[in-house]
Amino acid sequence: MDTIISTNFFGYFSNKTLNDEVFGAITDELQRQQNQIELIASENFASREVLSALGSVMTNKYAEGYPDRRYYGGCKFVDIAEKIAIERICKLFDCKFANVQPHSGAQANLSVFYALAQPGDTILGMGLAMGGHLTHGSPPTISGKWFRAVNYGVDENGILDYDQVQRLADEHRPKIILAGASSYSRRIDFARFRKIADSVGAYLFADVAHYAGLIVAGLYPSPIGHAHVVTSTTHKTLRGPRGGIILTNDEVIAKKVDSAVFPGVQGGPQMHTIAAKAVAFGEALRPEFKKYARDVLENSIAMAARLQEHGLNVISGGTDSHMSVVDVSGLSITGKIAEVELEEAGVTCNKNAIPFDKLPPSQTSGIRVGSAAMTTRGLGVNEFKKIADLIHKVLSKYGKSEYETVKREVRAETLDLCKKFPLYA
Ligand code: DSN
Repeated sequence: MDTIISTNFFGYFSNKTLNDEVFGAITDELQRQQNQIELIASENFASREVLSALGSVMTNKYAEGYPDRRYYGGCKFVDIAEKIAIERICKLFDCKFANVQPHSGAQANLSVFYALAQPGDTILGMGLAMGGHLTHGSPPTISGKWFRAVNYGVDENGILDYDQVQRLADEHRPKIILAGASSYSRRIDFARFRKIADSVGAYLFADVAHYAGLIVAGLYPSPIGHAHVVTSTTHKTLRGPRGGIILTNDEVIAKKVDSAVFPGVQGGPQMHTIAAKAVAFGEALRPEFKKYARDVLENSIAMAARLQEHGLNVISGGTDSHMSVVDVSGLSITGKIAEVELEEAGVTCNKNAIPFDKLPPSQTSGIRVGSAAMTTRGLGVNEFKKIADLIHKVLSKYGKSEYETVKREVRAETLDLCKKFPLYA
């Protein structure tokens, strides 16, 4: 059979004969990314260098264990990549120990639970509907099934309710208190969380997946020095490959975490992803990344303010981070409708529960919008204000006679913006 092997943007080889349909899907996905305004707060665009490392021969290598103590031969070069990743992430967060092997944030969180708790223990985390993450004790996950999970939330202004955290900690005496969120846009007071944890003898476990890029740029509070252990993903504001990390300053916890990741929860580490993490962490150490993170924050604040000017209810009244949660119920639509309609108009975001939401998670009363991905493409404050205008234009006209015309006009404008700020040009 004839095969056409070509080096291309996606990596080393594409075997077009055998993989036509898959490469067709990849090409279509590239075009989708190029032609949509990407506002999903947990997404970003990794650099070509990160993509090259991901598509590299390191994917071929088994390397169970850790650098210099593997269960396979031939690990000399993957050891170099993993040591660099560890050294760089420790420098970025100013911490002593890092495990860069978790395949994802969920795996990182599971590993921390496995290291520090036993099934049946109590954990205290932010409720999913209040802005927390599934893995922080939500009923369908291992964290909700293995542990007695208790939830805290936000107050009527959408601000994290630290008094409630203290009350619940006093009442339930959790083994672990989780600080971190998926859709909470404000600063988290990690020092206050640590005081609460100490008052009941709990571990403080911070999951900063969303905020990591802002933290390393000094624009969001760091949990290092407060939390006993910290997890993050590497692909959101940190702009690396998809994956997880675990950080700590405590040597005993570091050893437990290493055993929990391997052999506790995972087998062979994905060395191509670890190499890509090393590349991304190197990028985040550069001065340009600080500027990028500043722009992410400014753009996010500008977009939230403009949505408010249009009369939309931004939860908590604004944002201190790359994301905002917007209540769309005032426009008599659901988050689900907003997500679908905005996508057709060229803006990708996700439906999201708002605090005290009356609608189920499949519908929701809100959407979540983030600035990390489009800031990578170079959009600034003016463009983010424009995006807020376009969001409002679509959602406020939904159901009206002129709606389809308005949606087509907005689609033309979003396409125009995408062309002005090309992705992987
Ligand atoms: N739930 C993802 C998000 O925040 O979009 C992260 O796991």
